[in-house]
Amino acid sequence: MSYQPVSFHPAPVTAAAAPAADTWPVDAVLALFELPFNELLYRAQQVHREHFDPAEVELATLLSIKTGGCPEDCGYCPQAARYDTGVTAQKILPLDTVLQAAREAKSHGATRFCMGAAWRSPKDHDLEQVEQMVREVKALGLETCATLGMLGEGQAQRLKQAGLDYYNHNLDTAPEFYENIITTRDYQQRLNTLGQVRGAGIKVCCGGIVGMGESRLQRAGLIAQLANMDPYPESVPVNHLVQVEGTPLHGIDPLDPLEFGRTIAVARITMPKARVRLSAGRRQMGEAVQAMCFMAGANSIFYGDKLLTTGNPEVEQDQALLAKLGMRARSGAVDARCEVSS
Ligand code: SAM
Ligand code: DTB
Ligand code: SF4
Repeated sequence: MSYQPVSFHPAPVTAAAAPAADTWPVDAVLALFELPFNELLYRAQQVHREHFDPAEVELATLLSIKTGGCPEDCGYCPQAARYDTGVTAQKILPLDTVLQAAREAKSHGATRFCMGAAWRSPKDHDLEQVEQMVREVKALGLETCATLGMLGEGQAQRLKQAGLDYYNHNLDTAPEFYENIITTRDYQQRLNTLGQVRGAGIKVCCGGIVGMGESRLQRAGLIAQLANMDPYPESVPVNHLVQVEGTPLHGIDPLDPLEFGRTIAVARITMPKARVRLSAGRRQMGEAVQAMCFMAGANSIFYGDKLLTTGNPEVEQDQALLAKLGMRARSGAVDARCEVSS
């Protein structure tokens, strides 16, 4: 189905044209952010409908397979050992517990299962256990995703061999703002891990967090970094900061929900074939803001009553919301896009 653009464009609207050769200079991304809201959402909808069924949403369930006690200093994170957040550190979960959670996720309609660990980077013997989890979760007929921190030489290949479909590693924010949030690993180290993941033939899940006190220009900077990856990530989680007491970012001014919607729309326009995930923060958002994000081109959510350590809407609540919006869960089939590079 193709939609013709409206013929009347007020002057500022024409300022944000698609840049040449599929690269996105930060000023071109910023120009999208600055479009009149309805024009931005309209453009995002057009792009979305060129590549996806707008009524369909992917459901990905998260499980924290190793919680808390992390040595890093990410200013948003309840799992950093140095912040007093009430999260109790736990050892890696036994395989049976993980499989039980994966079966339950599948029975609720999830198609992807994402295993998260509060590590700076996995030790080789941790990785063996994760490999086993990946093999067995995949055997249940779920797509597998893991987020384990920085990967060293050969670790991505091992995960690929175990059958890992996606690796999540976020850039989190724009390079210019990054040092305000994390000092224990730098931006380049994140890019290196993403390179290892790509190099091993694992699909990339990479996004960031907004609402950490960054400027609009810095939000544009994050999106430009993601969109200019060659190829851009197959999955793009856009997290709204979940403010957790005890973390340095607790208590900062919350982001305007319309600005969150703009961020989703800009991600959709600049990464047309990616799964753009409306990620952390949905519990705090309310239904109307979530509906706006689906209109802006989000087509994936974290599904299940917990993210890693914080809450997410209940399964029944999400099912009711999707029904109200006339949306349905993606079935188990593999995305066409995910077999092709952008
Ligand atoms: N430890 C690994 C790492 O940092 O790469 C993997 C797990 S870590 C919790 C995965 C991602 O969760 C982070 O990169 C961040 O984007 C997101 N995240 C963590 N805490 C968050 C919060 N309070 N609000 C929103 N997103 C958060
Ligand atoms: C991502 O981008 N967001 C998820 C997942 N990848 C691992 C994590 C969100 C965590 C929110 C805070 C918590 O529950 O601890
Ligand atoms: Fe550790 Fe990951 Fe949390 Fe950073 S985001 S403190 S690396 S668990």
